[in-house]
Amino acid sequence: MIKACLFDLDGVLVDTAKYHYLAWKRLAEELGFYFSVHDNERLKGISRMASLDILLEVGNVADKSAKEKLEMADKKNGWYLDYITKMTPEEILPGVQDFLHDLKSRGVKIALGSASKNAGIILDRVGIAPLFDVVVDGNKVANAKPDPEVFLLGARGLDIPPSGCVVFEDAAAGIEAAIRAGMRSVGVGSPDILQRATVVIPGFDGVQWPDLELKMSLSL
Ligand code: B16
Ligand code: MG
Repeated sequence: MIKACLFDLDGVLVDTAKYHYLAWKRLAEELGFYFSVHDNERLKGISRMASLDILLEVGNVADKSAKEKLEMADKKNGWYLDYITKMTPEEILPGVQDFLHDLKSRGVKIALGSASKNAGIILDRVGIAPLFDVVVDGNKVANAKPDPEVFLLGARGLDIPPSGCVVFEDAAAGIEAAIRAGMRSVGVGSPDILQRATVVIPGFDGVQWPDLELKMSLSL
């Protein structure tokens, strides 16, 4: 019996990847190189400093000190904040609001498990913060996905064992984190990338919790 749903944020509930991309691209331009949409795929679900390392690798920029890297990450985050503080409820991905409200009405607990240090701001801006029983974000974890820490902390906060939790994720590293946490998972996106998920859905539009729960129990 599934008692709790743990959601990733970027790519599952909202599409903030486009704002991360615009801010990283601007930093790359300042450093004198072009950062493509294709390169940006590598940053999804990855922490801010790990993302910066990938960006610098793409641009063949090797001579930056730890202090300079922190300054670059802060600069990128400032631009990112300019975007996300203007977000509105219209930016919640299709079907997500209905799905969350349905879970609430059925008494299923809801937690966030995101790598983002800005998750709280985003949930507030799009107006879904009150739906979450527990929020675990990048400020609360020491180890990035695929480490299971973010989801184990969420389950502990909800007081539900991992076997009673299901993770919703758009990144392969997040599905791996769910598996390591001993949780079932729903991959949101392409089955090619999310092969290891218990079940894969393209998005939440028209998705009914009882159908999904049944599919997950049948694939155990
Ligand atoms: P921040 P998620 C992740 O969010 C993003 O997918 C990833 O691109 C980003 O670098 C990371 O958050 C950290 O974000 O700079 O705001 O702390 O998918 O785990 O919800
Ligand atoms: Mg994500």
